[in-house]
Amino acid sequence: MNTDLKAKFTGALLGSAIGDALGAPVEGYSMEKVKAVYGEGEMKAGRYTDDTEMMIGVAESLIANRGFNGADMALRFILNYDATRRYGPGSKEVLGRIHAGESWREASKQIFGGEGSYGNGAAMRIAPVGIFYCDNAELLREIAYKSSHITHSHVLGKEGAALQAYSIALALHGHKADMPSRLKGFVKDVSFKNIALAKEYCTIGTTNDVYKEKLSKLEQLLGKQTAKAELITELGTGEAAFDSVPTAIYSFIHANSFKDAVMYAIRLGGDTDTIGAMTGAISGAYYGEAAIPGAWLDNLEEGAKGRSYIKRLGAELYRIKIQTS
Ligand code: AR6
Ligand code: MG
Repeated sequence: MNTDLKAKFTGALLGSAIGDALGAPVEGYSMEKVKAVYGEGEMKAGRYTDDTEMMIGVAESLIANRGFNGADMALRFILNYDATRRYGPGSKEVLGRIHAGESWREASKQIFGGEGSYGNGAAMRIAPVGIFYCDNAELLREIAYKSSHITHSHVLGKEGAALQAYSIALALHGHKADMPSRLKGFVKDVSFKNIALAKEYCTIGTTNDVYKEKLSKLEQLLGKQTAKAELITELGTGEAAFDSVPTAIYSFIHANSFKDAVMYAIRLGGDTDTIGAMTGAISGAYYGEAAIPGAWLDNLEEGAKGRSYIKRLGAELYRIKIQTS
């Protein structure tokens, strides 16, 4: 552990918030429409959305509890909730149920006909888990699953969050070109070594062939010149975790700087704030806070839980990490 690592901790959280804020004005737009708004030049926006608000809740809870506490994390999601940040319908309903008294273990299982959500809402907020559990893949998966479960009980939503968290951990340790092969190794063993975890925290499904297929495609696409249109068709830019987490991973590996990675991801269109946030988190963990353009940082909203606070959360996670390892 060293000071470079601290900049990677703060870089992951700030990078996530910046990708979210830059993607927010064009959320749901097609690639062509994003181009019409942002052109080829600079991107400028600073108000973050649900992605960052929930990431803040994850970080606050890990810090306060020196690890995972489901009831506490759910409470922090509820206390931080600001409807103007544009939450996904599933997450909104689940948080409403918990607020009304349902258990955090049960509420997420009630939506989408009892299937639970496979949206990317668990992956978009996972950066604190990726950095805090960066040196233990099994524990990282366990905490990714448990923290996802508060709103996303579908195994594909959880595995997407675990994959995103592990990508952040790999980036933190300097892995880029070999990231796809390492990720394939990670998803390979999921079905399911930890049966107790699977039983308690998964509503349906025990396989993750979807992610295996997407990671194979990702490798193929990285190995050749790939047009954005083909990438969008093959990996996706939607709100499902499996249609967006691999796209963020691709954006990070394909680009050679924090800035290029985030701009590439957002220019694809679709769920731009979340794919921007996930790309920003991986890229921030790899390049560190200093690689984030100053103008983007300056633009990121300030205030009670703005950029200074987010940076402090990263620094605090780092402090606890070095104390406990
Ligand atoms: N069956 C069918 N559709 C589903 C299912 C399912 N089991 N699970 C998810 N979907 P949600 P999020 C679809 O609502 O993941 C915000 O803007 C369904 O269309 O749980 O918290 C964030 O910033 C559902 O509405 O939200 C993200 O960009 C959608 O996936 C985005 O929304 C998202 O799942 C997702 O946030
Ligand atoms: Mg959002």
